[in-house]
Amino acid sequence: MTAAERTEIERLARRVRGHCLRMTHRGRSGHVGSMLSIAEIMAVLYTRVLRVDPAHPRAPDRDRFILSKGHAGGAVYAVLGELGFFPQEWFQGYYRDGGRLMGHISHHVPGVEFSTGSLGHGLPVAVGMALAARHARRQHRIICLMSDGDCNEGSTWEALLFAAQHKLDNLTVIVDYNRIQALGMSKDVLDLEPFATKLQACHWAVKEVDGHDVAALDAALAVLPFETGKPSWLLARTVKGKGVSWMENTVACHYGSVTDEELARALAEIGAE
Ligand SMILES: Cc1ncc(C[n+]2csc(CCOP(=O)(O)OP(=O)(O)O)c2C)c(N)n1
Repeated sequence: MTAAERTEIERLARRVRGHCLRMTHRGRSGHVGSMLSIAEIMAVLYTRVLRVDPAHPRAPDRDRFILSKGHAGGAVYAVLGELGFFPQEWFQGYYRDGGRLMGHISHHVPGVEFSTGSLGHGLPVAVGMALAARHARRQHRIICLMSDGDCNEGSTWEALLFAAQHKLDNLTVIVDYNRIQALGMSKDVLDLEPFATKLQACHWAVKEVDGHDVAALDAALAVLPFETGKPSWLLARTVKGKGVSWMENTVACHYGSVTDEELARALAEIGAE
C-alpha cells in the first residue's frame, strides 16, 4: 500500500466514524462504540479486499460479507453509502420511522447479504455459504466479521469446527476483539483466552493484527486463505469507542450515542471532514 492509498483509507475510516456518530445521534439509538471499533476494518475491507460492485450488488460472483455483530450495522451502512450502494441521504433516516436503514443490519439494504442481531448467527450462515460455493465450484470468498460476544455463542463453535473439518479455505473470519461486551468485560462474562491457541487447535489458520492500523490490516488480508486447506481467522485487536476520548474502552459506549452537546466535540476528536 502506498502512503497516498493509506491516507485515503484513513480518511474513509474517519468519514465512517462521522456518519456513525451523526446517525446514532439523530436516531437517538445506541451501539456507537461498537461501530467506532470497526471503522478501519470496514474501510480496508471495502477498498482493498472485497470484490463487490455498487452497480451490481447481486452479481453472482461477488464476495459475500456478513456482519455477525449486527448491532453495529451503522458502520456497514456508512461504508456502503460512501461507496454508492445507496444515496447518502438515507443516513438521515437511520433508526427513524419511515427510514430505510434499520438499527440492526438488514438485507433490505443494497449491499447487505444477511440480517443479523442475535449474536452467534453470522458464522453458521457464512459457513453454509462457503460450503455452497465449494459445491458449485465458485471462486468468490466469504468474509464474516464477528465480535468477542459472538464468540461466546455455542453456535459459533459448532460452525468453526465444521468449517475446519470441511477445509473451507474460501472462508475468512475477522474478530473485532475489543474485549468489551454489552454489560461487562469479556474476560468476566466468558473468557476466550488463550483465544488464538484454541483456534489453532481447532485447525484454523490464525493471524493477529492491530485492528486500527489500515496498512497492517491490508497486509494481513492481502493473500487469502492464510493457509491452503484451512479457514482463515484474523484476530483484530481494537478499542471499543475508538476515536472519542470519553468513550474509548468503556462499557457505557455500548448502548450509548452522543448528546447534542457532545456531538461537535466528538466529530472534532475523530477529525471528521
Ligand atoms: C443471542 C444474543 N444474546 C444477547 C444479545 C444482546 N447483546 C447485544 S450486543 C451484546 C454484546 C456486545 O458485545 P460484543 O458482542 O463483544 O460486541 P461489540 O463489543 O463489538 O459491540 C449483547 C449481549 C444479542 N444481541 N444476541
